[in-house]
Amino acid sequence: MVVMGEETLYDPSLLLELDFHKSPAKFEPFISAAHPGEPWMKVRPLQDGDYEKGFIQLLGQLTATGTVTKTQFLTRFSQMKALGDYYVTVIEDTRSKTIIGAASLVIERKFIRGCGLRGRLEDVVVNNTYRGKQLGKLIVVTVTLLANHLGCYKMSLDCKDKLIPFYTSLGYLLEPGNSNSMTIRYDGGSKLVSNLTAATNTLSLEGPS
Ligand code: 16G
Repeated sequence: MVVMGEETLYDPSLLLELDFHKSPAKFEPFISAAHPGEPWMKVRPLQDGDYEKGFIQLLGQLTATGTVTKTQFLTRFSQMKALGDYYVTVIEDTRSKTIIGAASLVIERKFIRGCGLRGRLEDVVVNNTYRGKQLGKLIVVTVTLLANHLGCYKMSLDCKDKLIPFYTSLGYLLEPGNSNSMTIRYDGGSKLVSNLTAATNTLSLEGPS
């Protein structure tokens, strides 16, 4: 029986199968999704009850969320679960029942590379009041290892220039000659806002060959 509020987006046991020693990230002290370093911290898939635990408010620390009602959240949750390629992963402070970190792995199904899978790292955000807990590293390494575990041939992300050293320390590379991200924005009303951001970098992590 699935308890209301505890329905998970994906199988939580996947997170226990990840080998954190495989990551180039330096954890001091060593932590993992299964043992995140504090008894009150839990790394797990997004759940249907996370609307009440401040998930949308946390995303607001990354970018504009707009107004998201509980119904909208639950509808999007069900759509993602039905599609099966969304691995939205969170860290909860179980003392306050608050979501304090999040990152998403989105899997894109390809025809190239023998009908390969490409991972995309999206919507990484950590509550900035929890410093020194390695939360950023923990959540990014978790979904990065998950992409490898699920058979992705590479994982890539878009980020601000100032975050390049952080992602580099976790194994992501600016591939020579292949690290530009270009954007066209449709959020400016009827006016098409073109934003060719050659300076915005795309980092990628090659998976196992
Ligand atoms: C960053 C995020 C991306 C997010 C975007 C939101 C990472 C690695 N990258 O690029 O996932 O969707 O910001 O910005 O977390 P936007 O609202 O301007 O699209």
